Amino acid sequence: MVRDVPLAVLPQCRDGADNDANARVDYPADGGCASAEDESEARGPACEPSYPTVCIRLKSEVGDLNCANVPFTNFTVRHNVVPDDPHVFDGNRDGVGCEA
Ligand SMILES: [Ca+2]
Ligand SMILES: [Ca+2]
Ligand SMILES: [Ca+2]
Repeated sequence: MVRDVPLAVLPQCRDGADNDANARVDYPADGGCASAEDESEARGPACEPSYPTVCIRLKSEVGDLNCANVPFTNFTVRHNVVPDDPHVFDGNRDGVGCEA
């Protein structure tokens, strides 16, 4: 008899799903993910809604960040949300933050 082999289970941080229903999916967009191999999206810090593809902490919690303070480049910046680009990563407002 062949035993059932469970299908490979992806870590929550790269399974393509919003496991903790916070509108953020996988690393690096979900602040609960320390890496793509993190098993859980839960318990992440709050992220600024202006940067939907990466988790950047709230300005109200961490103060004003500059591009040198974050490990991301060329990320999406939404200007149709409040607050709009609170860390001013997209000074030329072309929708791309921290161009590199
Ligand atoms: Ca996920
Ligand atoms: Ca999530
Ligand atoms: Ca820009």
